[in-house]
Amino acid sequence: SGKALRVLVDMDGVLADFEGGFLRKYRSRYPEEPFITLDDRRGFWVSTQYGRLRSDLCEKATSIWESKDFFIELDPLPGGVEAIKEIAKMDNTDVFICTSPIKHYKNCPYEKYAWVEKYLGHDFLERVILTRDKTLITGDILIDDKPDILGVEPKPTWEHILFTACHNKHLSISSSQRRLLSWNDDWRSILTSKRQ
Ligand code: DGP
Repeated sequence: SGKALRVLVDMDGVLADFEGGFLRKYRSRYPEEPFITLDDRRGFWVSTQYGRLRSDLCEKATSIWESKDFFIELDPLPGGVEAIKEIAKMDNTDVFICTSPIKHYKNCPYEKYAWVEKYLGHDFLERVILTRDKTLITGDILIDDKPDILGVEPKPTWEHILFTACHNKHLSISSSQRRLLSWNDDWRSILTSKRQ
């Protein structure tokens, strides 16, 4: 009953394993260089933490996700594909993938669409939103692993549900913010809580 619930789901770090894919390809391309284990990751920006390790590692890290086939070859995170397919089938519910492409645009936007087609099917391409400013997109909830989602709209319509990732698991969040620990966590209750 009432208006359909609109669910926005981030891609990297929520549906696709950006951190795992990055570390595997970084170690393979730079086997002699130091690296940061997923357990030691802190902060959303991978290049910032690598740059702190040694200043030249910032651009080496960046070279990994700017390479062809990086985004299409990301593995799905456990349960994500199944969950978003289930959300898409729910009555009175509209789901969209809301993802920010990197500014090195040669491969990333194409490969994000190709990833969605590969794992979710051609019809799901209707449900892809590429934007660098998620505050402009209206929705009831946004499931995203980035702790601070800012943009030109000071009062976004969605409630941000912080999806737990290696880089944010140690963060203490305000009492009002909710987390989804993984796709094994109770995302159905979060959706139910937002329905009128
Ligand atoms: P989103 O997950 O939709 O907020 O998109 C953020 C993208 O940025 C995602 O592809 C991960 C990527 N990313 C992670 N760390 C860095 C970084 O240090 N620099 C850049 N340019 N992108 C990064």
